Amino acid sequence: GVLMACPMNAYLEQELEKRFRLFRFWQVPQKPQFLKEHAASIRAVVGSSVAGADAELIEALPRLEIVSSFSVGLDKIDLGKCREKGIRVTNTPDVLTEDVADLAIGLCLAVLRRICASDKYVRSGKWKKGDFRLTTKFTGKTVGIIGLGRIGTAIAKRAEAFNCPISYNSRTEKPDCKYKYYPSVVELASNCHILIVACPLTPETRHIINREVIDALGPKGVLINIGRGPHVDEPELVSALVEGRLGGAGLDVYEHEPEVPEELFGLENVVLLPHVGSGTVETRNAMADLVLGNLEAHFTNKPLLTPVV
Ligand code: 8YV
Repeated sequence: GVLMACPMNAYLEQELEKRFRLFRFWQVPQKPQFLKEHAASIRAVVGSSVAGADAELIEALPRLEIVSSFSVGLDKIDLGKCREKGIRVTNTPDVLTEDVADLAIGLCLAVLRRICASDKYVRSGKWKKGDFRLTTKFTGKTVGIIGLGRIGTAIAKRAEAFNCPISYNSRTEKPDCKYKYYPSVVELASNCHILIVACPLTPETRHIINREVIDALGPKGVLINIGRGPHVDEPELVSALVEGRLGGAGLDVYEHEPEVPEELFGLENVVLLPHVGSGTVETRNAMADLVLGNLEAHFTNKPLLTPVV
């Protein structure tokens, strides 16, 4: 049997149903009772950025062999526990890189050029009454990227096409990298106009965007987050935006999704998206195929397509 931790994708659900006995955990009203009955038959968990396999679930599934995540991010999986128990883990890298990078650039443009606010201006009939305010140029702005992995690199490549000088922060400097490295996030923030979060969420990167970083970015600075909500100390971000201490923000992720701080709803310099970085039909299908391919490989004793553990 396969346990799906949360709803994610109709095509994936349909294909899992065809191949396995599928349990939908989010529909289970009495979870302890369900686990008592079915734990012994569950050999795989399919998770996502919403829910995965924490220590408690892993402990409750004695025959678990593999956790296959419908996400590149692994923050909802207890990797240490999986390693300890010899449970394999897979994710969905590469297939979503371009979409997430595209959306990061989209957020830059949307925030600086006020695309959403301008759309609202037209739809509300205000254009006929005049009073349009000028916006801010994106081309040539300095861009700082936290996390120069697959997604960070794809964002850098796109920003280069806009003639943006690129700098970055990561745990270690990348050898042979043409972008300027800052070992400290505060220094990176002090030296860029747009700061983009593109690193994995780990205990070390939780609240990597704190008050000090926000102040370093300053009233003309813009924060873009396509990583994970908990990368940002959200109450600090909200107060900086409300008080005008930060120039703007483009957010695809939040600390308590789907809860979004309502103080942001009235701000024209903020663009709010509902965690849709990978949300195209093409990419979500490719992610589903990777989840299915990894399970298939595991259960036929072939090498996993995208192993993490
Ligand atoms: C989600 C993501 O997995 O890949 C990731 O890490 O956050 C997304 O692709 C997707 O939205 C399903 O929750």
